[in-house]
Amino acid sequence: MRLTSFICVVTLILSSCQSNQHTKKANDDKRPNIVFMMSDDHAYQAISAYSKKLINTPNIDRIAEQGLLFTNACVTNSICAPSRAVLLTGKHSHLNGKIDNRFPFDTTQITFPQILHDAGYQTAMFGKLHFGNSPKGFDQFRILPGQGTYYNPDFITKIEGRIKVEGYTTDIITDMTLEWLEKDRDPEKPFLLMYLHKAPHREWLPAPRHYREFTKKTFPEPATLFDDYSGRGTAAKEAEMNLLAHMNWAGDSKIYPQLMDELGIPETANWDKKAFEREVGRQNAEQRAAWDEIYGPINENFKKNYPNMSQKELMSWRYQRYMQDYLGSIAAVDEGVGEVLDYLDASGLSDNTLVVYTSDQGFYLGEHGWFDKRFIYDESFKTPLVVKWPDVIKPRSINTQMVQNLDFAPTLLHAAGVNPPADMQGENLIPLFQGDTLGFRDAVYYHYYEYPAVHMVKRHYGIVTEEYKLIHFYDDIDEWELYDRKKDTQEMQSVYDDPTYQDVVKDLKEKLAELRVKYKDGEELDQHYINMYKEMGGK
Ligand code: SGN
Ligand code: CA
Repeated sequence: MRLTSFICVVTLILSSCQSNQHTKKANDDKRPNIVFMMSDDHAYQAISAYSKKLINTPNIDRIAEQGLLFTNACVTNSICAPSRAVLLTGKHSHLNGKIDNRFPFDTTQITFPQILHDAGYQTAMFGKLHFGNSPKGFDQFRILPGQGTYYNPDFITKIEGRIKVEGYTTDIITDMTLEWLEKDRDPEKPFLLMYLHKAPHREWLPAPRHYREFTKKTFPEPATLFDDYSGRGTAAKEAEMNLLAHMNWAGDSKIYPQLMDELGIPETANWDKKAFEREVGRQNAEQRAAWDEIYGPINENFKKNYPNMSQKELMSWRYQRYMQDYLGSIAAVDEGVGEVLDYLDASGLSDNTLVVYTSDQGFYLGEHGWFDKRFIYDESFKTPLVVKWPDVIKPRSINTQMVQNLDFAPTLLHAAGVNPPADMQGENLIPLFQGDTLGFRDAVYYHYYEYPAVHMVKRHYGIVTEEYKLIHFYDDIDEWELYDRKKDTQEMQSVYDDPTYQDVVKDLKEKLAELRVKYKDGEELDQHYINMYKEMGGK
């Protein structure tokens, strides 16, 4: 069905529902269900629908096969809680106020789940939110406190208060989701189900069933693993997210704290060993035994080789360790996605369900020698996005437009036949779902704030078009960078000072200024948010 006719049907049903509440029967309501699946820090490079180099993710790929793969989806501010605030409010960080992971989300704001709930949707959320407060507009939620943990997690729940559940977090979130679908779903209402994984967030702990397979693998190194950042300005050089220099030995590479002492390896951060304890220390005896069986021999080997390893060898070793755990923790996510999709198929819900799989941002998998995100450079700026919606999206569609997480709220409201509030800033992606890309935006706006803070990525904003990326780093520096995205796909050389690009710089600066006006951002707000940090003091 084309969308226009679809929306007519929805509108008709809506008005008949409103005037005839008491006589409504099951299945009268044809508005689509929405299953919004999101993982934390899941790089598009680690989904086989995007790239087969690192991992096979057959279930996430199924969404793309049955629907649409966006090749240029991106975020507005590449960090967890801000990205989620953008998703829920449909507004850039400078307007929704959640500029970083620290300041709490202002829950007096209207979010799209609240609007759907008011419009008659049943709503549920399971997994990671990371707001420091509970979501509004949900009939049911069980969320991880803060970042959550990989084993035997605590949950903050709507009904049972704070609970602790034994097991592996990714599987628990999947089980809660399936149980809700089976037991708590109201068949008389359409639903919004948010299925939000913690994995593959740092410290990247896989499910025990995946230890063996992934720790035996060797992964191809990215071409830019040994980047010395000479092609760009100060910000990249001063960031603290290099695999060799800034990764924790115990927390991240899973070297036992006592082996670090034996080998005389100092902690990277002063919470290096604490990070290990926080995660591995949470395992029960059985989980710990399964862990030691695999990670013990890795430590033994490292003990033998470490004294003779060069810096270059150490970098390569840390890259492999990182990828083994990061990708290993994605395996359970993909299996969980498969179980939820299977349930939707088996229960007959799939036909009228819009399914989204995305991440809260991208992630560096060794590109530029990095882990983490935050920068506007591609691997963290871009995010995976696959969507299926039978009857609206043709199977195996591909879209190359620059869509943003800003677009989710208005799009999902439109899908439900509800007009988004006028102050939401995103675009409606439904025409794109149907293959109509005419007149869609040709540039996106990005703004990152969390500085000074962990990883020390400086504040910056910028404009990205299909061809170029212009970035302004500000606050304690004032530097511009320009990348030619077509000629320099790995973003290794800023051409901001290259005389042949001066017309491009001038044009993009004008466009950037226009975007700042369009989205109601500007120097006054930049300064306001800098002052907030100054008042807070320290890192
Ligand atoms: C923690 C991580 C950082 C990460 C931030 C934000 N360190 O501080 O590496 O950048 O979260 O991540 S950790 O060792 O404590 O995990 S986010 O996904 O929540 O934005
Ligand atoms: Ca994240």
